[in-house]
Amino acid sequence: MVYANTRNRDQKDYKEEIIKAFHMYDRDLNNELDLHELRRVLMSLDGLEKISLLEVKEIMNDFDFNGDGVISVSDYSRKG
Ligand SMILES: [Ca+2]
Ligand SMILES: [Ca+2]
Repeated sequence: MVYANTRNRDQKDYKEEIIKAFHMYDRDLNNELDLHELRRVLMSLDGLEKISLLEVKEIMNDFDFNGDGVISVSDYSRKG
């Protein structure tokens, strides 16, 4: 995680929203959000038509605590 604290608040907000949206956007029902599913969440939250995969990956990195490349319940149920 390279970048500094300036985005922390935003990411907390994202976290809440992603948790809320998790099941809605987990389209293949495997209890994980992969990059493409996360991208849909972010686009919908921000009302964006496009978000680069690079940006999605950056956000993914902040949520993917166990580093398996997807957001799952075990990631977001962690503290911090
Ligand atoms: Ca999924
Ligand atoms: Ca993970």
